[in-house]
Amino acid sequence: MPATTTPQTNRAIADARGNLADGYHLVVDALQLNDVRTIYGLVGIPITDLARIAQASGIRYIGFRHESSAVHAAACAGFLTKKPGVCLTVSGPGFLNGLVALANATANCFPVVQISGSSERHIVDLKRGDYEELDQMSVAERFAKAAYRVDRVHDIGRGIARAIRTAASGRPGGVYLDIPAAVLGEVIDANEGAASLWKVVDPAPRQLPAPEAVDRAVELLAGARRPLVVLGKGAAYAQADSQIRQFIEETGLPFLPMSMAKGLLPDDHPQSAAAARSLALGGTDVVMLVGARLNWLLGHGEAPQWNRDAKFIQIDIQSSEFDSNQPIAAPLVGDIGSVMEALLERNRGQITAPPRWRDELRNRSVTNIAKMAAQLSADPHPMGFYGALRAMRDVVRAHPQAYIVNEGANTLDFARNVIDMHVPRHRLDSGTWGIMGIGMGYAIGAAVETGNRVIAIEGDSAFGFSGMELETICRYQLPIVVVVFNNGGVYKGDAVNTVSTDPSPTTLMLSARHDMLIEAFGGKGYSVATPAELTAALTEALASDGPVLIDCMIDPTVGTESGHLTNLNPKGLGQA
Ligand code: ADP
Ligand code: TZD
Repeated sequence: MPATTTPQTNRAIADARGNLADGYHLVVDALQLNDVRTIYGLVGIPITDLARIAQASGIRYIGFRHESSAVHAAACAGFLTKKPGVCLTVSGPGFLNGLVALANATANCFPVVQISGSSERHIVDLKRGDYEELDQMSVAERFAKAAYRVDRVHDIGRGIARAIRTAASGRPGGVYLDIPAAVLGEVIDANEGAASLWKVVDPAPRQLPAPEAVDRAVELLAGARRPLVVLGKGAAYAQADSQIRQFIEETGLPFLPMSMAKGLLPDDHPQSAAAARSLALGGTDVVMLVGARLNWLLGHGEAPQWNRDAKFIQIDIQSSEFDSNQPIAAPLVGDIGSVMEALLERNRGQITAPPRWRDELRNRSVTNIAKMAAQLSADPHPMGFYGALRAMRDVVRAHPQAYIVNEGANTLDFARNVIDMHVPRHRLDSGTWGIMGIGMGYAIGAAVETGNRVIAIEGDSAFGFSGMELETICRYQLPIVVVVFNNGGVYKGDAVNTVSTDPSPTTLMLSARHDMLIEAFGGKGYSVATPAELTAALTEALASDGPVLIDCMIDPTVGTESGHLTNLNPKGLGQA
């Protein structure tokens, strides 16, 4: 059993002998060799020195207040850069705190590697009771794309290479890498250590579709009377922006972006069917799904939301996705860039969008946009979601490079529709699980990875899940503007408890001043109650570089329970 010496001890040994390396340094060297520039994490036994050594080596370490946010930030980095984000947690509870975000990344197909230190194997495995004892790898296995453990210092390079390869290749996802404390402290010959590390070559190799699969898809699309392309966040992730745009513009096909695919083509693109979504889904006879699953977010492809006779073409890197909900008439397995190139090459003018269908969609869009404009231009007091979002939309329009992070229920549903995106991969939200708690983690990830301004549009309940990361935002002076839509409740804030003197289950404090939270950490806070005040505050915030929180008072009576998902609440016998 190797001694669990601290790295200082090991460094001292290395200095004295000049030719030794320990596990800590090898982990850092392996990450650096694989071009990891940033680690997101929260330190403690046994990984504190790992963070210090990483910093000393030039890797940026961003320290969080909760592991969940750290892993969300790393997952966001994975989505934005197409390279696995890396995060670091302590054992037991720290590992578990991160795990929900690792599972969320896996559900969203974002590549991320969660590295956690772990307790002594010989104590954990006999359940003798160790500090933060948990058999972490067995737990992670069920929630991540894969879980690995490094049991010997000689395998650190292999473990990191394997984690990076698994996270990035095929369908991306979250990978757990367990490194026991003993391995971090283990010492070996420095040359032997260096020779055990390697750089992963081509972590996500291209996967070309079979020519006959491409022919099948082109034939179907060419024969369609009401064709449609649905772009999902897999299409955004694939970074095949120019091929996708070229295909859509050359064919003239109408397209519908899922929320995180917004901006792949600008939302005001003439072929966007976003404002005629119901007609597009209900009317299409041949739809091509590009990096989008037929899960609950697309009503499982079922009627009446979808045309019962619709034929599905699906482009996905994961062939087991096909037929998961509906028969896939033309499966196209491959990476989206390669598949789009093959489609472009093979099409040669056969696919077109029949003018009647385009007109139908355009007319419906015009009607729906006019309805939305009327809602947006109303100016009720107190301010509702639309009033606040109109103000935000007008300011954000002048900042197309700003990243938008968005969570909540009504706040999510309304903001998704009102805030147009013009640049790919600039919108991050609750995603496939509809999870709350991604807000500050994603915002920090986006700000750190890109240096751009980030605007987080948060329901007051949603914000609470990661609110303490305001301190992280202020500590690193990140260019993040958090806008809290404060309506005093989970969903709405007007619930009255008729069965007890406690607040109702959906009640939060309407009088809360979230702006004062950021001021505790030296950031700038605003409290606004009208669209004009919000416009002024957001304009000022975006003109500055520092962290800002705008507490935005919203009418507690507006919105709906569960937002657009009210119908997912089971009915039962009704309320007490
Ligand atoms: P949305 O929620 O936006 O509809 P989903 O997360 O449901 O999107 O779907 C994303 C899909 O994209 C997943 O099935 C995933 O396997 C796929 N995907 C991710 N990256 C690629 C890629 N590079 N090429 C092809 N498919 C991809
Ligand atoms: N916990 C987690 C991790 N994810 C969830 N989705 C929920 C709880 C349930 N939930 C939602 O689905 S939305 C939401 C919760 C708690 C918050 C809605 O309130 P809000 O937004 O203040 O954030 P609105 O705009 O007032 O509706």
